[in-house]
Amino acid sequence: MKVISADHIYTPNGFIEHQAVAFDTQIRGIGPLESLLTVYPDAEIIRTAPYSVVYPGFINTHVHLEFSANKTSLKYGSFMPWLDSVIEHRDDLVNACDNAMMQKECDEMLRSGITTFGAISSFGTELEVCEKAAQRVVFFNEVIGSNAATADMLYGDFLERVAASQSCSKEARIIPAVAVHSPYSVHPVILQKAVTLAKQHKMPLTAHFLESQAERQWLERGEGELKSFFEKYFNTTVPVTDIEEFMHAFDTYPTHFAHAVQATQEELAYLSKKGHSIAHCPRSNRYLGCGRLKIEELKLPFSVATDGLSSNDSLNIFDEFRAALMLHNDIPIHTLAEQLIKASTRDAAEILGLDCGKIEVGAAADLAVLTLPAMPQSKEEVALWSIIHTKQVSHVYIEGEKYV
Ligand code: MCF
Ligand code: FE
Repeated sequence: MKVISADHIYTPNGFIEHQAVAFDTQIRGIGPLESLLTVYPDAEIIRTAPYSVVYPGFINTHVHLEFSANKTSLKYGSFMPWLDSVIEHRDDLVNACDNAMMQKECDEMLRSGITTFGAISSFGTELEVCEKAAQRVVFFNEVIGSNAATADMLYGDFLERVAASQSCSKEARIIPAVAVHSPYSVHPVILQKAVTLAKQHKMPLTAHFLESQAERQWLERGEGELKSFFEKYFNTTVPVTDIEEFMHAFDTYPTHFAHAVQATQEELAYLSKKGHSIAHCPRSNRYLGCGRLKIEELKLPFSVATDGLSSNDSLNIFDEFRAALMLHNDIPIHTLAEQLIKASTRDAAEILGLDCGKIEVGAAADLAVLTLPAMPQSKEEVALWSIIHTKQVSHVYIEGEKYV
């Protein structure tokens, strides 16, 4: 048993002061240090530096590790030039991205306090790194293919990757999962098969959805910049599905939709009714010129995610929080700070069906401890000061084991 004490602890009931947490692989008790030590007299005591805050480990629900080699190859600024640049540089980027590079990014996430991430895997090349990573990894095998003729072959490849992620060793914290790339790139026939597979195996399910204006125009009217893209690369002029049909395909299984920046209030209300959730990627949306997700109007649960280095500059969750503070400049800043923390811990865990993300007896002992430079004036300010002052955390525990 370990007991960690700190000036502040973030619990489902808010921040509590001058308390401690007893844990082995799970959280066993929360209360004053002395009381916990009478219950667990032999516990190892972890005393944190003054002004420390204990958080549940943060959860980054959406990242593309395979694109970690990108620095300046992909075009930022607007979605379609970006997508064209992905087609142009994808092979080079993925070949340049070796295990050492991806491992470095897992460490970067870990040092920012991320104890669980959702890896969107286009090719399966990051599986080995994810198996060795300290973190819990929801391994989202991506299915893609809009052309009916090649869809079966691509689906077969997808099934092999799913099987590989299912046969990882028990020590690895890999949770096999399914990612449908997007409404414009996945044929309804394989979409249906992928959803059924996820449902049968109770695997988490995700999809990129309504990220850009171009996607909306294409799905609604078969027009816009995606039209020339499909003419050029796929020799087609009509979309394989529309917004409604795509959404309906997920009716019976809660899905984690990435972006949804261009979704209407009606569409969001529909997703909400069906129990879905959103992965909000503020920097990615800004860098690809996709717009701002109106989180102040959202009625459905959302998480905060970095997306990949294909549309970002770091996988540090605190960099993402700070960007979110700037992007959503009309939301009162303390309210927003608390919302971002809750979205990336408890809400993200619930979305992915995990037993971590909260400091509560019985939850997995995934913890991230950070140290503020001075004492906040009140509990209401702890979340904001944490976001503003943190680049790296001071301790990380996953299932009770120390990693930082
Ligand atoms: O989330 C961002 C932007 N939206 C869509 N896809 C990707 C992102 N970062 C990487 N991708 C991948 C995606 O998984 O790029 C490919 C897919 O494999 C785009 S489709 C040619
Ligand atoms: Fe993405």
